[in-house]
Amino acid sequence: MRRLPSVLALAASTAFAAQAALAQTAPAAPAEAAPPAAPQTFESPIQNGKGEPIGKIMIRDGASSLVMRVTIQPGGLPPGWHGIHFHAVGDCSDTAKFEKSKAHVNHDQSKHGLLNPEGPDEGDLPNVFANADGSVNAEVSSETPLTGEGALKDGDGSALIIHANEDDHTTQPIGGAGARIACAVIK
Ligand SMILES: [Cu+2]
Repeated sequence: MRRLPSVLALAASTAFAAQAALAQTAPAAPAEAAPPAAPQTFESPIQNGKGEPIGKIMIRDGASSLVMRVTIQPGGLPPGWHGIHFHAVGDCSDTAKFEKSKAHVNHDQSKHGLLNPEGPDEGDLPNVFANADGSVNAEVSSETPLTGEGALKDGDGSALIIHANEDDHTTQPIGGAGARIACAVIK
């Protein structure tokens, strides 16, 4: 699913830019456009398959996309690429398999895969790379909103799932990403 571009936000930012340009020549001009609202933020711990904390996610939700930072401490993950997705239910309590998080967030039955012509689904995200020491510092974006219609924070929440292998962004249903090895509740 793709978010509709926010025409209002665009108009507001254009007006703001015009005003900023005007302000350079006429510094006394009163400001009319309100500054854009600060993005809503959300943090949640990431746990591994033993229920141990290994890092955290930090989400900032903007008008047309969210930005998520994934931080994993040394020893947290096997080195190499890992598929990550937003899954439909905010439940990481079954640590051995994380199956309670259900399938991907996918309200319109899109196919899985950022590179799939019939995708992506709303849970799809770029892979992250774990260093040789198992640590990760990554930032990814998604058009799936944190709050509001079709949001991650819906009635039963959502989960960020980290898989054992990388996502090829094409194969159904999860790009060959394999087992679920870490989970963070988004609720
Ligand atoms: Cu997944």
